[in-house]
Amino acid sequence: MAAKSQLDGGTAQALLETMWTIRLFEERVTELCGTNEIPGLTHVGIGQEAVAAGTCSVLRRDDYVYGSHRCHAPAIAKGADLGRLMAELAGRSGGYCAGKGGSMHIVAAEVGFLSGTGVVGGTLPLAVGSALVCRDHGRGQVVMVFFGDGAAQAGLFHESLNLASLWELPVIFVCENNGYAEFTPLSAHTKVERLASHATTYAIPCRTVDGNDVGAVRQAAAEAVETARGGGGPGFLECLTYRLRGHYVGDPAKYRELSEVGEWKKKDPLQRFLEVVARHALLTAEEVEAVERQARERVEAAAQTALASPPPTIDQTESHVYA
Ligand SMILES: Cc1ncc(C[n+]2csc(CCOP(=O)(O)OP(=O)(O)O)c2C)c(N)n1
Repeated sequence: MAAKSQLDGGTAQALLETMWTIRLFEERVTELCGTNEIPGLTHVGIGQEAVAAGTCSVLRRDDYVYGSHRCHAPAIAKGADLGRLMAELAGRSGGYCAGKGGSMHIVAAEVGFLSGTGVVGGTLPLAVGSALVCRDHGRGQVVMVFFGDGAAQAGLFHESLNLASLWELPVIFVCENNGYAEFTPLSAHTKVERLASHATTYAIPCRTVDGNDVGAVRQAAAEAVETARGGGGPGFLECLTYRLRGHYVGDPAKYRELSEVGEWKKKDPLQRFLEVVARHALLTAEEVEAVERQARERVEAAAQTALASPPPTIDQTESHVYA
């Protein structure tokens, strides 16, 4: 007999909705990059959806999240408006930053998504600062920050972990270890195989989890968030995952074997979760189909909203510029 799932139907539905929305949003983004409706360097995380969906599913609306340069997924998982998000990527005035930030600079303050960054590791110290504010406000809020394995080699990563630990801050470090930093495999940029071991160095409780198993990610995140919310200090999750596409949209990704990509396709987090949902009868086939259809409709509506929005005017491009 199959083991009982720890998830109930409502939670499964919410997780599936988030994962489908992220997947379909980024597939639509890829198309719009192809037709130059979305300009500039755009990083999608297709194949990594379970990390953002699982971790953010245990957050409150008044908690805070920071992303990396690959930040659409956590913004969506924290509840960002899809139309404003798509408009930002397309450089339109209806975007979250009036189209002046683009894919790596999303700020959806109303849902607590405080920013992505073009600077690898750049949001780690910002998250620590926000966690200091949260601790001092005493409302039980926590901060979650997403970053890649490449960012773990940066000096500010180590400084951030050290301060978070020393000051016992309510921050959860979520390392999306997808095995590559740009075009460089992990083995070529560090001898440290388990990045969670850096957390041990700084006396931060850590877990390495299967980042393509949304239930496992959610469970590990729930434990870290509970500790942080209760005043127990920071947590660290290393989520082992893989980006099924190139580093940026258009990257031919010749630095990795097709067989490797093929192996990871078999571990696609969305397909795996659909199997879990079916095996444990968490949702009916009709409910599953409705989740996908509604996500597709929401994403298409977002794309149309974005494309209908004009680019910023000359006056708008000159506002919010500090020199
Ligand atoms: C400070 C800094 N150094 C280098 C770069 C160039 N760069 C952009 S993405 C990237 C790799 C980041 O890898 P990782 O942190 O593992 O994230 P992933 O791309 O795998 O999501 C690099 C080196 C940058 N943007 N910022």
